[in-house]
Amino acid sequence: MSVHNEDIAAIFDEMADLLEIEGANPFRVRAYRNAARSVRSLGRELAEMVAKGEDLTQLPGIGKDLAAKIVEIVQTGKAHALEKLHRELPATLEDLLHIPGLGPKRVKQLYDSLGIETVEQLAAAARAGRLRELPGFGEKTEQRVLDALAAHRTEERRFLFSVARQYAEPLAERLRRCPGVEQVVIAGSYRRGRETVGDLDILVTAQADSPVMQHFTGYDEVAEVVASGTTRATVILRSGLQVDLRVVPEDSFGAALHYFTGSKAHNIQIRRLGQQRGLKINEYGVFKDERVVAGKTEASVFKAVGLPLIPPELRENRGEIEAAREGRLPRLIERDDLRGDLHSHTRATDGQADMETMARAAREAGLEYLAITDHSRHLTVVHGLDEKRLLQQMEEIDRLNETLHGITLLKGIEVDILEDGRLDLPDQVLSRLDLVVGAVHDHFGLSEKKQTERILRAMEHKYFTILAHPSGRLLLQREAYAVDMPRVIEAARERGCYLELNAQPLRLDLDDTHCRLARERGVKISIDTDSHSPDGFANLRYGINQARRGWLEKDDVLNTRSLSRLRKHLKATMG
Ligand code: DGT
Ligand code: CA
Ligand code: CA
Repeated sequence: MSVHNEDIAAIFDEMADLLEIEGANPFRVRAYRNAARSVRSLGRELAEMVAKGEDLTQLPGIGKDLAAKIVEIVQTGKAHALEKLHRELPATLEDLLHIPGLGPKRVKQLYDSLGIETVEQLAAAARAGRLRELPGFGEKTEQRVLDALAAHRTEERRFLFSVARQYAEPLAERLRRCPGVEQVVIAGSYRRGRETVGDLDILVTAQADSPVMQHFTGYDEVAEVVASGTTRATVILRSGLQVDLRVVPEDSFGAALHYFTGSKAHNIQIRRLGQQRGLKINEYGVFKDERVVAGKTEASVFKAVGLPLIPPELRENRGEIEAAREGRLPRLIERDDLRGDLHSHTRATDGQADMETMARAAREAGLEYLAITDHSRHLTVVHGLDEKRLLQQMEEIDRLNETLHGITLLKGIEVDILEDGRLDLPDQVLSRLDLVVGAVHDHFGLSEKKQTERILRAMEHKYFTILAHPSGRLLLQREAYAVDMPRVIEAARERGCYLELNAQPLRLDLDDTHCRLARERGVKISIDTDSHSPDGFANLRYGINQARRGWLEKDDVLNTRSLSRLRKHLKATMG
């Protein structure tokens, strides 16, 4: 059985949680958390790197000890250190940590003084009024726990698109190789390119005697078969991801594909349009008086209601049907439209490769230019660049550009936006760069007013080019900071600067609706990987997904420009 990056990250997260409950050294806890994050954002499977005997200590946040643990997990599927912790503390304590309002300290207190190990025991104790007696708890906290428990039950678990993809693609491949199988498409939110997915919805067409169902339920990653019949089955993979499979007749494939791609809100609107024309539309086809009139292809379903095919990424009932009717659907950007990347890191700060390696990897990814934007020194990132080191790096870029072929390096910086909106490096240094990427990395808790003013002030700065990961969110982990994004977009328009769509699968920041607002306001977006390693450029595809969901066309994106056009744009912002 293969071990995926997500399995490894989950073990590290659990280690961090349990160590925290144990009251271990905070540095140790943080090391595991950082490692989990690093593993999650990696573009390649660690199992593959281990198989090739690659040096894992080159990865960010992975030292010798963690590298050894990764090898152990890849080879055995588990970590001895975690098993040891499990012998000391019940594994169920981890579930308690996920209840809002309960940190490691409180969980330990509940365990030590009331012997609470599970969510059920916690609920019982809260209902019996036993929590309020604990030091530092009180009636209010008890009520908060009860409320959180009620919410906890209805909360659905979602997966990052990139994580779902690790499971989805091999499974789809397996189904494609099954005898008698003709078409395999992953529909649902996955096909719409959503940043997270709840479950996978796979559609298959196959010959009548195909063993596709057995192939599906017998897959070695399946942990549980929830339901299985002749044309549909539901399983849960070891990762916890649910997969629905439907085998549909070839003549209904388009109708089924449209139905199961969704979104539900979009489907309802399309069905309504059908009703106006006396048509019945469902997953089996388009019917007029019980007679099939369309449904073999998706295009035929749209055509039946008088529309051109709407790209899946737009099917959210956010005006795409009106746009289709009026012939103003956007021509969505594609991966090959991208010609450069304007945000990347090297070994000079927290990246893992030198500039030349990054440049070659970018060229390998089909790019013509790459901006090196290492961190400024304010940030807690080790080795942030000061003025002197930045100037040295700029000289090195000049030298490299003379020898590199097919790719040009641009001089940049990811400069911290300080709490008061000033930038972390003096003007005379910034003025010598090709571009300045500004980012918020601290003081996430400011009020919306203060945070917005801080960012606006930074953007007014003479040499400000691109606002990196504008909302600061980490998907499924950290909410965006409070900021008035429409105002930020407006300010970018007035100032003539750019907003980033950070393509890291954990960020995808700007989100789709704000990308669309930026486009409507005429603010160009820069789709960047923020790569810390040569694998990072593979993330551009996730950025493209999100850009398409944001209705972006090629022209709406800054880094679709040729290098010479790009230089003109940059010159305009850099004065
Ligand atoms: P997810 O899984 O939460 O990320 O989101 P989806 O969109 O994949 O939703 P899912 O898996 O519940 O259903 C897949 C598609 O099936 C959904 O996008 C639209 C269609 N669908 C499901 N339930 C209904 C329904 O009650 N009415 C209509 N019209 N379509 C539905
Ligand atoms: Ca789904
Ligand atoms: Ca589903």
